[in-house]
Amino acid sequence: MKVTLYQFATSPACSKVRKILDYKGLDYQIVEVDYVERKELIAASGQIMVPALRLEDAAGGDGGGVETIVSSERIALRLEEVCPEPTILPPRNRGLHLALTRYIDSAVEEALFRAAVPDEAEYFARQGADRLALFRYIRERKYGAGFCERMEREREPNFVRVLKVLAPFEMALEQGAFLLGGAGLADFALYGQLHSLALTGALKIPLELPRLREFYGRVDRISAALDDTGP
Ligand SMILES: N[C@@H](CCC(=O)N[C@@H](CS)C(=O)NCC(=O)O)C(=O)O
Repeated sequence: MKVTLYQFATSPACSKVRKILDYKGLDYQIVEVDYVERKELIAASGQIMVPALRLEDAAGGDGGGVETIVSSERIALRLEEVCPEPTILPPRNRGLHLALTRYIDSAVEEALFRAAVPDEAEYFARQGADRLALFRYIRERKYGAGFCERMEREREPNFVRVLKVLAPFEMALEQGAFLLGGAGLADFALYGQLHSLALTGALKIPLELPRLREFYGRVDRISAALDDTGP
């Protein structure tokens, strides 16, 4: 099976999918989609959002040999079908993993992405004024004029909010290395969101959350060879 991930390197949903692929030990190619020029992504998936995952010759496909899946939840479920082991949805906790993942990808993302806006804007600025302009336009259309500047000014309250939304996860990790016992979908979703606090190379997960900082490193080190999943 040939696997291709269309991604933006800064995207939480893409970071989640990359880690699921690593955990399952699947080889894959990454197509880093240009933020402005998305022709290759559109040709592969018919739309402009990432992640999109292209599978060639996957088990149980529609017979055409090639399928492209969008949305990280759908991608996760399809990967679980084509490569069931190691599972990311252990039967005992399948429902909890899905419910927690939806919470992480909504409420947790809502807090973390604001704190990450200055670093993400800087990342796109390095790629060119047009990339930054589109990044700002998309956010300002949704959150109002001046949103990116406001996130610069509101760094401090944004990190207070980050601390508040992440505190229950810090508590959960007192009980073990992963959120619900063994590693699973919710862990990869949380990793994906935390990745937006590591865009510059510095780990900006608040120091008050040492277990989450360790957790991020633990999941980050999961490679395709599955060489380090220990606490
Ligand atoms: N719920 C979707 C979220 C996908 C999503 O929001 N993707 C973002 C990047 S994280 C995107 O493509 N945004 C388009 C843009 O920024 O232009 C998933 O989990 O895949």
